[in-house]
Amino acid sequence: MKLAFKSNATLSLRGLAQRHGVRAMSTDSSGLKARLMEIMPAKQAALKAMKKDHGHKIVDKVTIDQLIGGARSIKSMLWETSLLDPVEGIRFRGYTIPELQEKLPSYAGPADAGEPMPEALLWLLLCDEIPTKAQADALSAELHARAKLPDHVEPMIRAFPKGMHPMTQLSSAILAMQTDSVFASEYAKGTSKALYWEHTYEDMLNVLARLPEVCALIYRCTYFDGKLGAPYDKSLDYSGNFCQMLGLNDPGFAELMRLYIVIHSDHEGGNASAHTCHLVGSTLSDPYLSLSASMNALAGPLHGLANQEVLGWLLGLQNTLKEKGVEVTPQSITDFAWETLKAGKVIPGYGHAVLRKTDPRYTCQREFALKHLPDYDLFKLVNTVYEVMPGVLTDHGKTKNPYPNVDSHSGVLLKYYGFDQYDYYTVLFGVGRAYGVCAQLFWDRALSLPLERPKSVTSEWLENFIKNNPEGLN
Ligand code: CMX
Repeated sequence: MKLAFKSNATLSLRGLAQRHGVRAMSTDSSGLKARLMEIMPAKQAALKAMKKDHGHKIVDKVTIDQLIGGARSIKSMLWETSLLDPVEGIRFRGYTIPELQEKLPSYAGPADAGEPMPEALLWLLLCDEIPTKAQADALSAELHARAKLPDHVEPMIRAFPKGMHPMTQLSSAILAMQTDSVFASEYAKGTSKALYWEHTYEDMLNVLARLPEVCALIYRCTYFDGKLGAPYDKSLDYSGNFCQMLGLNDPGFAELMRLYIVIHSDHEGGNASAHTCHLVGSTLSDPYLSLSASMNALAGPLHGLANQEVLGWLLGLQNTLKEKGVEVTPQSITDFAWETLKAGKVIPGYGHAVLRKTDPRYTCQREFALKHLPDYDLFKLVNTVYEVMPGVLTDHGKTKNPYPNVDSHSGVLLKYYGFDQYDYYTVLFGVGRAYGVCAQLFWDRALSLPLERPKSVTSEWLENFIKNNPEGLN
């Protein structure tokens, strides 16, 4: 059973710092760091013991298909914060999405009063404990206190050429903030390995804290006159303040943003954005370098960019049928889907590298739509697409999973609240993903995970292997 934790942060931090020979940091107004210092030693010891006692045991085999085919499903990395089941979908520290909605505090207070707060999710991902509302609020306040951008970042975003993709801007802005990296500066001074976790922690909270203003600046400079929708407001939570700076003040949109950040945060370690952050971080590149790299992976159309592609596809469907004077029906959607497939393109928002059923992140967005926008025409269109597409893709006979993924629904919800700039959608995915990959990056350093370096082979090596092992290895 998981228990909410109450601590006297200041006292316990100082005491623990002394006990572990670690210098006390002044920045723990939320008590999160103190809690991590309490739980870290046991987790470090458990992993060390597991490696010593069971390190030689085999957990998986690799086929030639997997070797050529993008390493699908090979168990080869440690990822603490979430685990994906192909049928059930994602669990964050053991909790499904409906369980998170049931247990994590909302902005209004109790879990059933609204969507879960991302700050509460971050606490859960890091500590493996459901935080209290007071702890989530304290973390909101600590993030606000860390949110000031380095002076050169805003002018840089303002100077980006019109037409630069918002994801390119996001990745560049995160890189530019690296001048503030505690990890990089402490490493350069010769810090001890035993303190890597602490420098990573500082960078993690600082970069997460700064994302809302960076992303709001990108949005307002790319599509408007460059003036933020509202000044930074520390009296709000992370999501509420972010939405106001974007210029989208509807409380319904802030609720959507909370849910959106939570469900996009983590999807175990093998997906491209998560794996990239982990890989780059394993070289001891600091969290800014690692997160920027992660965002570049997310920017690909087979990954996070699919949410922008989905809305483009849906609007293309609507316009094409309108121009032809054809009604939107299951049959006309089916015909349009086949045109896409016959043109050698994929149906964005459908299929998944690991999932084999409807993505629960899709389902919870659908529930949100049923509650807040049941009569919206684009939502109805998404529903009709959902009715026909698994059948179309099954007949097409290629994809291993004909069901919708997370990206299939998100654009419609955003558009309902007046967010018409689709090529910005992946930036919002990026804010969510940053929570998950940074939380794991913290544990990568806390557990001293090594440089990642899988083995590759040439096709000639494979040919020789097959010659010498006609039946493969047992
Ligand atoms: N439409 C048409 N064809 C599809 C398809 C789709 N939605 N999904 C998979 N296929 C095809 C693949 O392109 C592949 O074809 P080839 O054999 O010609 O190369 C074949 O089906 C087998 O693919 P798979 O094993 O089922 O899927 P993969 O693990 O290779 O790829 C993914 C997974 C997500 C890239 C793929 O399903 C896809 O391209 N989907 C559309 C893009 C999308 O929605 N991406 C977002 C995923 C979620 C996220 O990361 O954000």
